[in-house]
Amino acid sequence: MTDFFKNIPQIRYEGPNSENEFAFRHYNPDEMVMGKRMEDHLRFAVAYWHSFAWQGGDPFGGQTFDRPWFGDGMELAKLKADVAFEMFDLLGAPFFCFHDADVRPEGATFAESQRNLEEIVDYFAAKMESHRTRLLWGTANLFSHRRYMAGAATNPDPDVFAYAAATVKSCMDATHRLGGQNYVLWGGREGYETLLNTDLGREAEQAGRFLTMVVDYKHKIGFNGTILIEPKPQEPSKHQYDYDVATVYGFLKRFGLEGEVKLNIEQGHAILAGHSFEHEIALAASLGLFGSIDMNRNDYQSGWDTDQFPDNVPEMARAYYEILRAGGFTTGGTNFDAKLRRQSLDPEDLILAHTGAMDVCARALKAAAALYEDGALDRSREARYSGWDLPENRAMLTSSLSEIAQRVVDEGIEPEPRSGRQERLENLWNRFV
Ligand code: XUL
Ligand code: CO
Repeated sequence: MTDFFKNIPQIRYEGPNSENEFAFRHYNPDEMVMGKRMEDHLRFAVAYWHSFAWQGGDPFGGQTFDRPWFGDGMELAKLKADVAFEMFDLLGAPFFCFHDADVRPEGATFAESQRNLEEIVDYFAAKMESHRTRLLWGTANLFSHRRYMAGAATNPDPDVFAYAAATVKSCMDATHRLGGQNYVLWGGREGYETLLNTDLGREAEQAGRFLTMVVDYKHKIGFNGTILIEPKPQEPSKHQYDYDVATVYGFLKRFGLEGEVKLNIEQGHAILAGHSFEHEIALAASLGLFGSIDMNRNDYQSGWDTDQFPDNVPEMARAYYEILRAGGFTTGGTNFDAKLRRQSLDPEDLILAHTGAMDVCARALKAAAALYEDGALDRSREARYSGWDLPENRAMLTSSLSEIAQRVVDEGIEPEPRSGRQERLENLWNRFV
């Protein structure tokens, strides 16, 4: 045991009236929601990078956090892992997620970085024998190091493409070894700063070939998890190729990968793309691409990807409602890709940020489930489309413009506008949230 979280008690469910700061009010892992344990619905994951690797810097100032594991070398990386697993235990977190760069020191060569990663993966594997936390997903950091400043798979320099491919292979091996349920690709630098120096057609071909190799390697090693792409429109690149769900769908179709790859949808990224979170989830579900979520919000005023812990139950209930409609998570889950504010210095802040986030997700899930089970919203939606149940109307979808035109004339069809009932449905929604 380290003493980093000394005096912080195990976080347990105590019900909505608890006065204890270190308790869940709504997240009750064993409580049944729609016939399934709440823990199995929500599948919470702690993100290693924000919680243990990020030092508190912003564009105007550097490190604010003081953590005993900050620095270089394997001993500190192991201390970081010790503290991380202590935090997973305190929260009862069923999952965690990491990038290679979060967990191991960068070596002087690729081979040394890989050895460092393998050593930490062994260390994680040993811990996972005595701790219940599992790996939701692993990923490669192909954006922080200066070698990736012009992209990874889409870099004009073939040596960077090679380095990125070797790195992804090592991170897929690590994820597979630890029984990870998904492997994520977020292309933070897969995009461009200016078209003056960019051949975007060529870069898309490189990205398509790269992803095809990732999928081939998954099958080669027998990795049963899901490959996920995480869309984001910009930041750090001015324009990122994996802009949003619709754009990634087009990319996957183009390279014949739509049956192989799903999506990790992040709330803040959806907002940056000019969408709502629930839109991105519903669209992915309708395309058969829904995989997992990063549940972290942006600051709506600043317009940055501020990666804040969620706090807005009605907004999140919309997201969980769409997830329930999609049949819930399979290999995916709710990852808190969220960081503390840089003034939140204390170990308690780290624990309570996650405690509160898990609680608001639980509230949102319960509200969404109650609405879903009530069924009135879905019945109303179905009724709106019920005209299509008539055989003569359905037949139009396999006929031609001229046949339909004839029908309009023959039957004297004149559409009768009907209310969309939006406010009534909002009132219904608000009875549950
Ligand atoms: C960046 C972001 C990443 C991915 C994993 O905005 O969301 O942390 O989730 O690389
Ligand atoms: Co993310």
